[in-house]
Amino acid sequence: MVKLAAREPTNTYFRDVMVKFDGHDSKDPFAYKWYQPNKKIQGKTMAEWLSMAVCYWHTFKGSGADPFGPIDVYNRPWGQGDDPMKVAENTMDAAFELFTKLGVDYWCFHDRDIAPEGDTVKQSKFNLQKMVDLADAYQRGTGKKNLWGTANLFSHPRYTHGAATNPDTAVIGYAACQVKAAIDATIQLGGRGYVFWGGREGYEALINTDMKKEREQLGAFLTMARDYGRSQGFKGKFYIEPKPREPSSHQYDYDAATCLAFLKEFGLEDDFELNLENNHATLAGHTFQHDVVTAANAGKLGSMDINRGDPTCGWDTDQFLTDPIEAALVLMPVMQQGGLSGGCNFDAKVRRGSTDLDDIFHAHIGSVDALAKGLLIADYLIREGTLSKPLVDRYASSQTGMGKKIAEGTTNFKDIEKWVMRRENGGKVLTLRSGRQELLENKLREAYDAVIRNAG
Ligand code: XUL
Ligand code: CO
Repeated sequence: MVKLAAREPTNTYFRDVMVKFDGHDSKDPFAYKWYQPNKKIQGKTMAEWLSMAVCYWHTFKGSGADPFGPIDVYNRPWGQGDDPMKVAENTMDAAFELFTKLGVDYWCFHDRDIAPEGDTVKQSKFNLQKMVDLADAYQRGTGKKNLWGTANLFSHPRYTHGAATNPDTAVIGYAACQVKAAIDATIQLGGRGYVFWGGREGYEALINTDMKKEREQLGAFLTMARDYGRSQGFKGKFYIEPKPREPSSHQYDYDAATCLAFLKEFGLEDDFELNLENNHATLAGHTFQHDVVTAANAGKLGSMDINRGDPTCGWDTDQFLTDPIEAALVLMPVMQQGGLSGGCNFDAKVRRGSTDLDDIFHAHIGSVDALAKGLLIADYLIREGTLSKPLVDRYASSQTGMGKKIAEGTTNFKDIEKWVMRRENGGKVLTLRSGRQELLENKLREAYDAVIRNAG
């Protein structure tokens, strides 16, 4: 570790602009219309509630490649040249330039995004350390902060059959070296958390897989990572990021509920929370709100990869979230629990056809504003009790009498049977009560309208 002098980006790559709030009616495509970082809502600023992070891999390493054209479409100016370390340095310069111009406080990275893999573990470690020292200098020079770090345990061919869950111990060894170095990097950069997304921690076919053993290996690996991090003084949260498939057909971290059970099974629940991603929840057949609320109910809603999928296709399209009502529905549980230990990482990429550098601005500006608007709508919904008041009414029967006893576990089937028969004898009939879903959908829209109206 070398402490370099604080450094500012050279401002070489992106247009000469500082994206700022310019009023709700602004027509400036390079201004925020809703995000006011210092605006206070329920005791915290917008910037604090959202703790937004630009994602290094999509925004600076994404090439626009897809399975039908795995060739660099974008040819980003910072990505040119034959010396991988020089390219890494230029990429970091571009990254801190964009963080600064967007006025977004945090960033997220994989080890291999910021530093090229070497021929040996020693060389890879050296490359990473050099780039972390540089990132540290940029952070001090710009005031930008690291939300979380992680290790890429899925791109290198050695991880084809998994990293921690690989049948070959030698591969697990490589994964352990990588995670050890990535945790060190995250500690040095002051990251609020450390993420495990188990890209290839799963299987293709059970006929060649010992699923029990692989899950146990994953539990042991995460335990060692936790113990290493804590032994080095890491105070942040560890996060598991659920995803049901892609690249593996069956992934062990399927969804929020699966991960919560996994954490309990392996005794990791004190140190781990979940980092939930919209497009992963939808691939699991859920809504983002479902996984967010599942985690929040368990006290494990830690961080969010705030993107969206394409409802017309079944893969992980990682698009920027632009719907304020969708944002409000996941920010409401965040506000109700007093915030996130992590934040909102834009794990999203511009489309293959969005080839201009300005498209990166438009993508982030739209999503930042959607989150800001979402926050205002969530605040409105909470203050008005738009959804919570009908809920009280809907579950009122569990507050008294037999309902209370069932909720508290102080009754049994025999007593319940007697109670039901007494009701029948007394002539009480069951009435089917409406769930009023359509009314509440209208109320959500009205909340959106009210927020816009009140903003004048
Ligand atoms: C992949 C994904 C990852 C994680 C970090 O779908 O979301 O980029 O967020 O490894
Ligand atoms: Co993600």
